[in-house]
Amino acid sequence: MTTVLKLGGSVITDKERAETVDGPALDRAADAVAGHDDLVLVHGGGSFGHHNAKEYGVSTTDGTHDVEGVLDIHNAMKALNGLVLRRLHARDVPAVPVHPLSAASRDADGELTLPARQVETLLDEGFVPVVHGDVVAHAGEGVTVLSGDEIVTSLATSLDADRVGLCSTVPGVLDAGDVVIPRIGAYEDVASVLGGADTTDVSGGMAGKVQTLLALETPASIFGLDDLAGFLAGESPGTTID
Ligand code: IP8
Repeated sequence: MTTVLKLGGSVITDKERAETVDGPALDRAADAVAGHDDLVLVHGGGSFGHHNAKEYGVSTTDGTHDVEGVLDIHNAMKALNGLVLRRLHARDVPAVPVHPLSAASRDADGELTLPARQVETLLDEGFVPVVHGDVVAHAGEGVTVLSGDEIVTSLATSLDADRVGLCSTVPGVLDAGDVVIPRIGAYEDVASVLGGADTTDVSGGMAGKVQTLLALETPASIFGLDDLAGFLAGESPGTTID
């Protein structure tokens, strides 16, 4: 039963302070993860990486050829990855880093190729791979940002994962009255709350997330940190998208 779990950057870092983890939140996440296997972790940037990307004008579509910029963004994400690993190791989680810049690429149309064979083998060998949002080679652009959400959907498909979880700062997808919507089976169910189906939001907004997760074969859950342990125990907290 392979699970791909994303720890949102905003969940595990302090968004108000550059390059600062939210220690208590990261501890809670690591506590919840401890003891689980057949698990791939993916984390976003939060207060790491995004400001560097902004400084160099790099997004998922606009790239840079500036080596300093590439390293600035990549090293910031690697620094957060190291901090995540340290908290996991303190709980005896057999976590190993996987850096997408070393393996992934986009073609000129922005189509992502993210090899997953090493992640699969690490899983088979009992490790918990910890992948992070990064910069990736992009034909015609230099490097562009690769978001954690893109990694989650790509790996869930390549690994034929059984479950996807997005641990977010909100307890699920909220309706107009801020109540969690328990299940979304089609975009029309939520278009009135999230915006029209043509919403082109690839920047991590909820509309884009829901559309991407609906297209995924694997059922996905969006939930808050309070529900992470429950999700890993097999529950379907927050919003299930299938
Ligand atoms: O927070 C960020 O990943 P995300 C990756 O999942 C960066 O969008 C900024 C290099």
